[in-house]
Amino acid sequence: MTASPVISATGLFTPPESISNEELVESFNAYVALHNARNAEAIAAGEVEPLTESSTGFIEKASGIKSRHVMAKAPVLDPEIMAPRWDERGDDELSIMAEIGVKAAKQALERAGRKPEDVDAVLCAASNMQRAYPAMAIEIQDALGIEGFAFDMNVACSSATFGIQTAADYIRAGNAKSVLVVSPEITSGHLNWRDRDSHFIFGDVATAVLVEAKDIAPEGHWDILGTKLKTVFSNNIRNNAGFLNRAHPETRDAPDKLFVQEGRKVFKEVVPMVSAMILEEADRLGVDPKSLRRLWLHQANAGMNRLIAHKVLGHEASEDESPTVLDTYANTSSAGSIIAFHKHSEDLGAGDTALICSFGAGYSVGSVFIRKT
Ligand code: CO8
Repeated sequence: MTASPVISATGLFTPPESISNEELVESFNAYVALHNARNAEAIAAGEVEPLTESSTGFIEKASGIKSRHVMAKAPVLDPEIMAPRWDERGDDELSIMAEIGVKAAKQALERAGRKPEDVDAVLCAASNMQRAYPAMAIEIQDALGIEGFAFDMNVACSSATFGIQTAADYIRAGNAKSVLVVSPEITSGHLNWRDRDSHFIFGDVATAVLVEAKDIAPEGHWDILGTKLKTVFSNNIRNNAGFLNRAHPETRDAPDKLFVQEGRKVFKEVVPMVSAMILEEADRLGVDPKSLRRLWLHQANAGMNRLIAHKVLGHEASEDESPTVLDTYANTSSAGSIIAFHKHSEDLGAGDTALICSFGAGYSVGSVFIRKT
């Protein structure tokens, strides 16, 4: 008999520093003024385009984002820097990405009443890895004192749900009984804080999900009813940073080596793809989508979530049915739907059926239907 996978617990690490839209726009507009003053002659001669100011009104209306947490606030807001800065750590020190992953993972283990020796595997599922190797997951595994195996996986914003299915498949196949899926997202390192179209979108965070076999799971766990993944290639969200950038040093620091997107196209193409997949998967699992007690959707855009939730539930979703965390966290890539689940799930009761769903670059979509026990 195949083992049934469940979610035993989750963990969350939130960086203490946060940037409001007002602070972000003030810094961006200071950069615009500096740039335009420094290039005044070239702008007057028509050789350089002047930059345009950003606005808090646009940001909140277009995205629903009001603030975002970051690992280093001052350098991001400094118009002469506009990037995170911290001291480089030695190879004998815990790396920053592993550090926040470990914090989230420890909370998940604590909430499940697990010791590191109970865990068989660690997946670091995130949209950016700090280095090529050794795998971040192995460093996190080592820092926690877990035996077994660990590896990294990257499916951009869908990394955590793809990680949950991978972990669930290990449980189903009998290759593991307890798997930690850790998603440390330091998106501030790959966000172009000088790009008016996207400077407001992302924030930093780390989440962890403990996926286990039902026979060892703690009381109050969530049965995983079914998982479904889908990918369709698209260039509308792209980041060309990579180890081969050294082969063409003249473009190594060009803006396409950071996050770039066609936000409108993403919005229009991803909304129908996600709602269709959720409805097909609900049908396959014999779940009436209208009966879903809660949707923990990917946190990229409040308007996107409104449309998807409406299509799935058949009516305008309330905040209780489709909770928002992007107002204070912004888009935290793969961690978004997990933050929503972590913060807004304790009130659900035994028998409640609900959905975790993420979507983003790739394109990629991952859905996890769960039921509270
Ligand atoms: N301030 C004022 N005005 C602005 C600003 C600004 N900051 N930015 C743009 N505008 C203006 C534009 O110039 C435009 O003006 P005009 O009409 O005169 O041309 C107008 O506002 C409208 O611009 P847009 O069409 O771009 O605005 P939208 O209404 O489409 O909103 C959004 C933009 C918010 C980006 C929206 O399209 C959106 O949210 N789309 C979905 C995006 C999404 O879901 N992306 C997922 C990507 S994330 C992912 O997969 C993970 C990748 C890895 C992450 C790690 C890296 C950091």
